[in-house]
Formats: sequence, C-alpha cells, structure tokens
Amino acid sequence: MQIRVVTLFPERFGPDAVDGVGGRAVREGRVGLAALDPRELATDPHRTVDDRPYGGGPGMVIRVEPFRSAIRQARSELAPGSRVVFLGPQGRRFDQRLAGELACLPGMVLVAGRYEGFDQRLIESECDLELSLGDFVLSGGEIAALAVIDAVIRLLPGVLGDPESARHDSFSDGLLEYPQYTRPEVIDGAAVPAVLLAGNHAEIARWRRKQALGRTLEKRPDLLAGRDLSAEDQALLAEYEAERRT
Ligand code: 9D3
Repeated sequence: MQIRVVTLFPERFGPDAVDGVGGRAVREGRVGLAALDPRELATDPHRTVDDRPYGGGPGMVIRVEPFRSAIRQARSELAPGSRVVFLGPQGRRFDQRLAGELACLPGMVLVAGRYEGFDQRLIESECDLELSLGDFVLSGGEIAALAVIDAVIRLLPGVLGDPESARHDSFSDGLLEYPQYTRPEVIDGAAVPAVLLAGNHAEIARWRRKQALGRTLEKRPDLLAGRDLSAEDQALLAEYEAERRT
C-alpha cells in the first residue's frame, strides 16, 4: 500500500513516525509513506496557506490552491482506485470496519485538517471521504492521520507475523477481549481464576467467551445492541450475570 499525507507538519511523518509492526513494514518498504507540504507548493512570494474568511469573523481559513496542488500531486503518485481521505471533526467516525475497508485500497491520501478550518470547496472537490476519530477536539489532523495509518497497516497481509493475532484483536469479532493473567498465581490476595489453572481447554474457551460477552455488556453495551446472540452466547451471558451477583 502507498500512503501520502498532506500536512503542514511533514516532519511528523518520517520513517519512525509509525511504531510497532506497522513501522517495520514502512522501514522495509512494504508500505510506502511520504508527506507532502502544501506550503512548499504555494506559489505566492510569502507561501501563505491561509487567508481571511469571507463574511468576516475571527480566525483564518485555509486557502484552496496550495492544498489542492499537494493533494493532486499525491494522488498522481498512487494507483487508480486510491482514495483521498480528509481528517476532520465532522467526518464519519473511524472504526475497525473502516480500517478494514481502507486496508483493501491500493493507496490513500490522508489530508490532515487544521483548527482554523478549510475553504469548504477544497473538501468537496478533492476528498472522497471525511473521517473523524470521535467527539473531542484536536488541534489538527496529524495525530488522527497517524492513528489511521497504524490501524490500517496492521491489517495488511503479512504485516502481523501471525495472522491469528489480527483475527483475535478486540473488535474484530465485535466483542471486548477476555481478561488475561500470568504468574504469580496470587498477588495481594487476588488469585488467578481457577479454571485457567486446571488445564481443561474446552472449559477455558467457554470461560473466555463468557468473560468477553459479559465485559462487553458491562463496559460497551453499544457493541451488543442490535446484535443477535446465539442461544449458547445468551446462556453464557446469563451465567456471567448470575456469577456477578454472588
Ligand atoms: C469550532 C470550529 N472549528 C474550530 C475553528 C472546529 C474544529 C476544526 C478542526 C476543531 C478542531 C479541528 C482540528 N481537528 C482535526 O483536524 C481532527 C479531529 C478532531 O479534532 N477530533 C477528532 N478527530 C479528528 S480528525 C481531525
């Protein structure tokens, strides 16, 4: 996959910008990552990227031309079928499903938003998709771009050593993970659940599924809403609830 980031802070997308397995894929060239700085493409003597808002009011607005040139330059470097993704607070909420969709593309151009806001015509004419990390205010889209890059790269074939890890990830089956334990067996009076020590693998799998379901219902009921649970999962949830009350 080829990734281009259009940003006023290109130095934040160097070879070490992405960590973990994704960073390795970038450093080994299995993923192409490069940043384009619209300021470099601004044609006026002062290389301005913003201007005063029509209609008045406080602040400045990002001009169309420098970003448009950078986006078009980036797009020209990518294969047909690649997408231009604008990162801004009004976008579709990013989630694992969207990460999976983006991972199927040959390339993507990520356009990092700015607090001062863009001329609306830029977003409408140059971007295929607008994406947000959630309902909180960032100063710009760079951190969001890194989050999207990380989430997408680790889904590319061969990036995780073990494809099973991606499948087991929280959210890949729409549930939170079961709790994990390692030595010692007891710490500050808190014991590891006995089922994990007994070595009955069918019982362990059943217990883990029950914990995953129960914790999801407790912490993230939205993930279960509108989902049809099998009779077996419903029984496990009932068991979880009963055990919680004792
Ligand atoms: C109140 C009007 N705008 C500020 C003048 C809103 C605004 C625009 C742009 C607030 C923040 C930003 C900068 N944020 C992003 O570019 C951004 C973002 C975010 O703030 N939250 C969650 N996801 C994202 S993705 C990009």
